[in-house]
Amino acid sequence: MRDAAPTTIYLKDYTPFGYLVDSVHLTFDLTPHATRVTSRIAFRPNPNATDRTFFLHGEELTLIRAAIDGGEITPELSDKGLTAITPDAPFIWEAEVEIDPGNNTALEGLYMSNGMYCTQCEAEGFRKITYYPDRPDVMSTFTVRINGDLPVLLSNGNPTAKGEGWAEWTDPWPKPAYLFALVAGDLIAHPGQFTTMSDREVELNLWVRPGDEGKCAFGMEALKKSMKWDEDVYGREYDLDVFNIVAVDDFNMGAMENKGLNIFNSSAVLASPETSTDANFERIEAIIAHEYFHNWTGNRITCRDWFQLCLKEGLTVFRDAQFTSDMRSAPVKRIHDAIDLRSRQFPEDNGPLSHPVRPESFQEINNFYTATVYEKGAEIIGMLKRLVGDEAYAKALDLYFDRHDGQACTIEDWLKVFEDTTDRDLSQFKRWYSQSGTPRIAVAEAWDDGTYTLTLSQRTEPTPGQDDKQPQVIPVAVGLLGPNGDEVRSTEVLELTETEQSFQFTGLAARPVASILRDFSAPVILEQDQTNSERAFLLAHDTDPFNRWQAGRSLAQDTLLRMISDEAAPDADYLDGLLSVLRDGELDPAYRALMLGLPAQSELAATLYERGDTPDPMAIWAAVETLRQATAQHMQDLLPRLHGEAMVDAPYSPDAEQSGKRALGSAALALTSRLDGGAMAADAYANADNMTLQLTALSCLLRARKGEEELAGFYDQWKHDRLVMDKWFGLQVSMASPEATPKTARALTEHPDFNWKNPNRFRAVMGALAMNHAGFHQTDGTGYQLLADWLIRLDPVNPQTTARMCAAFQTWTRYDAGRQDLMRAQLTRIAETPNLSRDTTEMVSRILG
Ligand code: 0A1
Ligand code: ZN
Repeated sequence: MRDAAPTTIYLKDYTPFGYLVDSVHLTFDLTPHATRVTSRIAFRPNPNATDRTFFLHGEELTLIRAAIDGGEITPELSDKGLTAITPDAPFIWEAEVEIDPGNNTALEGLYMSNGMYCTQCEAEGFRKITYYPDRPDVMSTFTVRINGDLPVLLSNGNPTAKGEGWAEWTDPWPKPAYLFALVAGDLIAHPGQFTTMSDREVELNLWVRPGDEGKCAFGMEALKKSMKWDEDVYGREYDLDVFNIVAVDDFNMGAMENKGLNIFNSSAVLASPETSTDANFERIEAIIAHEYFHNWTGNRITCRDWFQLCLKEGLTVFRDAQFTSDMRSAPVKRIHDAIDLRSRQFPEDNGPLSHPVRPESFQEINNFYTATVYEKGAEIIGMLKRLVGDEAYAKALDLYFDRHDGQACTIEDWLKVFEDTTDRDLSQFKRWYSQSGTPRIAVAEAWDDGTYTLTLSQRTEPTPGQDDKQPQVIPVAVGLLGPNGDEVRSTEVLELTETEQSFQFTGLAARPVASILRDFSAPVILEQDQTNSERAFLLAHDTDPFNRWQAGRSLAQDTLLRMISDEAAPDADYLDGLLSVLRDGELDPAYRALMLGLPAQSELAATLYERGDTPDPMAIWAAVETLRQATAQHMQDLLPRLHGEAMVDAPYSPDAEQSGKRALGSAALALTSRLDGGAMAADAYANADNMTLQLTALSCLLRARKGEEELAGFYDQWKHDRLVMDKWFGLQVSMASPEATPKTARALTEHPDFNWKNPNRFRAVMGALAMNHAGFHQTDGTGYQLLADWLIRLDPVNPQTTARMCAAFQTWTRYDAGRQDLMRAQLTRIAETPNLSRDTTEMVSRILG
């Protein structure tokens, strides 16, 4: 291993840097293998710091020259950076370094993608560009001169000068180095324009590679909508003359909010009806909004240190979710978010990788860009808003922006604005940030002469490093329905703060049915002994759309668990309830499509494990197949009507209404394919005029073990388009039968287009393998072995993506001894690989526990 004893960094050890930075001037002389970076930085002693060690981060740099106040110096170098002796007064630091972007496959720092230069500096990539105090609490203005023989030269801020082969950019807003960006290449602009609320004109550009011009219009519109929404809802105005977005093909994550120059994974911005699905469009709209919203929550107000990552990410995810709810359907968005949280965040929170939303230590910060920090972080904001109310939330945010603009802040600063505006004591609420694990709420009910008593008790299982859990503040939204289905108590938010607490509802004429945790008011697991007839009642009558959906989901889960454990037949309450909801033409098609969903197989495995059973992935898969088949048969007569309702006569638009109809149509097609062997899907494939329909039809065919010809045709049609080819790779693995999954994945890794150094392509195959629950967990261990082989191969090339994908093994202790042995062996093999990266070493050792 590279580090015999990797260093752990602790939140409690935070100290400010000994110097402040007043200005940064950078000059880049771009060449693929010997780019020169010259820096001129004005430092002065930080009056609020005691430690004056002058340490600048720097990794993989060749130092050519360094000077202080014009006098050349010889700093002490290590593989982490340099130290130097400085005057006890303001001084100018100058350095010249050489870097090799052409060989930077890790995609951190300055690297090349298809002949284009681009950067990724969050979290600690700037230190691979030049020597610098690469920490978010060091903020400065930047002036950047780029010399390079390329038509487009971009950096942060406003363009201030340019000539043949050079350009200069000035960013007047002080920022930490992680928000630095540079792009240079042969790019084409899709232009746009926005007039801000105070009538300033902003030039917008979406920069793409030649050939991608036709995929820009949607992203540009999403950007304008985001800019307008942030003004309308949060009063936040954009603050530069230009806003640039660049699409790059090689990118580890979705996108990056660099000040004035957002860099996007091309999959997170490029879209056209022919090449993108409705889900792609929705994701793109949300990511563009997310990155744009960071301009205030992240850039103008940033994080003091990386432990505070949730300060910008939780809030920005919450803001992008609000935006999506406003642009589309709020209930549908909430259901999507709950599904996502349960499938991605709950396994993390309840397994070996569990960590608080604000972690207290890390070895590699890149490993903490997690569903917990992002999505649970956003849920915390949602709970806070629910507890204090909309008005108080708005007031607190105004104060946050006023008080902290231009600062690098902490969770304490964030909570303080709420305490100051509401007079609430948030010390107990703060446990959401420090306590890991998903709280479980048990429900007990009593009825006595007109009084309904609801007793809620909370507990959180121990998680790594945290054996004892304290009660948290949990907002539980509850409504009551009378026996005829009418709502007799509208939604009320109960504040659960004790380990056990009772709430009484008096003056009721009859025993009500409670609808608990409406709108998924907290990221918790509800343990409620509901009967199936109560669930069916809520499925028919609940006025809260989330809980109505949840009632159907609970019925589905209950029948699946009984099918798995007791070989029970599919439950009639579920099938009948589903049928009547699907028949209800008044209900939003998108919502009805969601009703047809089933819990993920991995989620069923988690539930079985939690109740003391050992999950058998093949038995889970078989139960889901049987239930699907039974659903298709039960709905046979309704399916043609659903197809009819899903028809869209207008030209394609990815809006909520049309995409909701297509979602319902797709769900109906999938069920129909189970009855007609794929005949209708073959027809749908032949007639598809957009990617949503084409891909749906193809997946129905593959699921029916047909579609060989269509798959080949799809390849021929789209082989020139990288993003569509990612779908082609991924679909084959996700639609493969369990037995064929590892083989299918392996064969695809031998395909000439399997460009494994591209993170999107790698994830298309290996991500789909890990997500195909029964396929990945084949008893012969071939799924585990294939993934481990490729992780070992990718690690020296791209540690960040490798480390993230190790999470596929995080649930390994849930399964039987045979599977555990096989997974442990692969994890150990990865851990013992010579020179394993710090990223992957940390992940594997945490997973092994
Ligand atoms: N801040 C970005 C996500 C991001 C994080 C790290 C990256 O590279 C290591 C790249 C992007 C966001 O929240 O969108
Ligand atoms: Zn973000």
